[in-house]
Amino acid sequence: MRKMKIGITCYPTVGGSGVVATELGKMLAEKGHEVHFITSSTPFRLSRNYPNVYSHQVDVNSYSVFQYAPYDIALATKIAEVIKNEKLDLMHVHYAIPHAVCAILGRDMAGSNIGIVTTLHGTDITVLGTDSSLKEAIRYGIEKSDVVTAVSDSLKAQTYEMINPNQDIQTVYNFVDEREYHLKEVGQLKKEFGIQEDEKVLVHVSNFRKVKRVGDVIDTFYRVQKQVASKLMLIGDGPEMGRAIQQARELGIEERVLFLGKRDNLSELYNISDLKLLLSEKEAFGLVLLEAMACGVPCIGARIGGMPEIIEQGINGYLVDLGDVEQAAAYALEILTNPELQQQLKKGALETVESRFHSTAILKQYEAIYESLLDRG
Ligand code: GMT
Repeated sequence: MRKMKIGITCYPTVGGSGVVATELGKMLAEKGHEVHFITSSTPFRLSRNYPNVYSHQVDVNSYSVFQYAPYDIALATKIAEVIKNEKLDLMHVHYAIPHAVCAILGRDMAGSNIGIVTTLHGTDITVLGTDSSLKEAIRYGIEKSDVVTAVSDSLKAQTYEMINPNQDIQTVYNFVDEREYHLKEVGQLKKEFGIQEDEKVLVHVSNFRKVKRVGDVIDTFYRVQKQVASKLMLIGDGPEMGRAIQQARELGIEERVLFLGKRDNLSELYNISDLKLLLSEKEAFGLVLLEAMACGVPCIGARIGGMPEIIEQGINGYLVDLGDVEQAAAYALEILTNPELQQQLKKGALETVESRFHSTAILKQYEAIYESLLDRG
């Protein structure tokens, strides 16, 4: 495998796409490739120095004559500069807009012919793709990229349905760093959160956007805690947090719902969890499902988006129809009251990550894509 110089652009703030882009960059660097992140701030998973990893910050100035700061133009200019100065072999951008469009413009500004790989993560298609003012730009970004990947077959199908681009799209699934997400001893962590040893722990992790339907998670837990001594850990923060707190209060379960906010010790928290709930109405993949499964936590998810590509009924968890909190609670109770079933699903979850989503296999897929774009003259 040739060592390559790879530029990566993503949204650096907390979010699945930023996590995948950053972990991919770090692992490529470990394999000896030179990785250049070109982002508006340092990606949150890049908090220290890593060999072979370089960070180029896009400075966006505000001018009183402009109503909006020109991030896209500043990014394209920075991409052009890094392509030329660092002699990049290719760019891998995450999100069709603005990042694919910026990379295309940046490559043109640099007078270069390097390959551009664009990964679609979901929000760029399922949310932005419905906006008629953006649809043509998304199509342009996809069609002018050299290779386009989507994080699930479902997202790929949805992209053809909504945007209908004249471009092949390959599915390359998300992955986790198994060195971080695995079974581990976490000592007294349960106690530190005031959870009794015999209490079951349900967990939900998200950015609390409306599409995550955190209300369904709380409604499911409400039914569960009536029959099984349990606590619900809600991890993350976002626009729906206030409503979630109010709902827990109205249901009289505020003592049983732990609002933990944003956390960076997710793998430890999964290791005290018995069950994960993700009941979103849009979820191109559901990286958090994989993170939980890698720590041996079975998952209950909604039968939408990419979730059916991860959750196998009765093998590593259960799928329910969107909004069916009765069924979600019934499955949860089945798991939490049957240690044998819980153990079997735990094993299934660990095997799923190992056999279908292992980082080594996913990295190889990306490297093969990159190789196919080298030496373009
Ligand atoms: O889920 C979010 O709101 C964040 C979003 C993002 O763009 O970072 O996540 C998307 O990309 C992740 C990584 O590929 C996927 O695992 C998530 O399913 C996807 N989110 C949605 O489709 C809503």
